[in-house]
Amino acid sequence: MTETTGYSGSGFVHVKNPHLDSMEEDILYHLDLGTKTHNLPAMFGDIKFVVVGGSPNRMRAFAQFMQRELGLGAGEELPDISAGSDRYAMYRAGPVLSISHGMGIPSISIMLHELIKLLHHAKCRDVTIIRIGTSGGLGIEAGSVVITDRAVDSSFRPRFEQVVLGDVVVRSTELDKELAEELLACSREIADFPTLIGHTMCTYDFYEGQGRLDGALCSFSREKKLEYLSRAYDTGVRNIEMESTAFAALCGLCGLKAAVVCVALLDRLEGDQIQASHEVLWEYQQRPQRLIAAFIRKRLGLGPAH
Ligand code: R2B
Ligand code: URA
Repeated sequence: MTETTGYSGSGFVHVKNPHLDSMEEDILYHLDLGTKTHNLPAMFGDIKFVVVGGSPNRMRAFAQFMQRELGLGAGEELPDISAGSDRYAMYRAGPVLSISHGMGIPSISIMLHELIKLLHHAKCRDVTIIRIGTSGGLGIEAGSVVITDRAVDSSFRPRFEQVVLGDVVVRSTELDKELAEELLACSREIADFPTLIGHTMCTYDFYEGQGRLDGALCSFSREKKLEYLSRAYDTGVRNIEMESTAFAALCGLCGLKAAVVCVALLDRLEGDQIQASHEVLWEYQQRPQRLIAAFIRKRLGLGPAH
């Protein structure tokens, strides 16, 4: 069974679940929010940008950065809205919601189910959602930022397979092309780092699943690894990470305009271990944040940052 995207033009987020209407309350357990305990339209109804990324600290830093970029009470401590759950962290800065999703498809999936219901219950409109993250580059310089035009699985197919009641449901991983181009144009204005558009391969594992030779298990040769990664490169893959297919599928089906922007921490054609210093890695991780801040400022008509 194949499901396709759900963008309808109304601007609302679509939840595609008839059971939700008959529930007296919807508890968003992992976000520590609920439709009875919280006034979700009042708390979140004006959110226009949702930015998600793996690490809770990085997403707090991003929210603080956005607070400064939008001129909103710089320096004030931002509360973690989901602190009570101890699973994900959520911060808001004006119309921007910044949320962590952990590592891998199961973790981002749980967060996205609840986030999409949150945006629905809050009656948010015209929301743009962006995943910012880290990745392994393929044939590109470390520190380059890749804007994904197509999320593919480890067989280079633009699809996400979800097992539902024991059956495999295939979902499209299409992302918003205009948004990717808009982000690339933004990067041309601000970036002092290489930025490109390319396919992103999403895997279920960091080690064997990404063809690494340095995990606790490895049953293939260096030649086989390079043959696989070269094949990926030849199909247009420029970076590898662990969430993009599920992110693209869920956001697409629920009518959210979505993009994936990841910095490459290394070139996987050259090695497996991440050897850059903490300082260098920290600066790399700021690159997607700076690009998204510039994009949001532009969308809000604020002009370039000073
Ligand atoms: C990128 O980095 C993490 C693994 O180190 C994973 O969440 C991903 O997609
Ligand atoms: N994240 C990944 O998933 N892979 C890498 O190589 C680096 C970061």
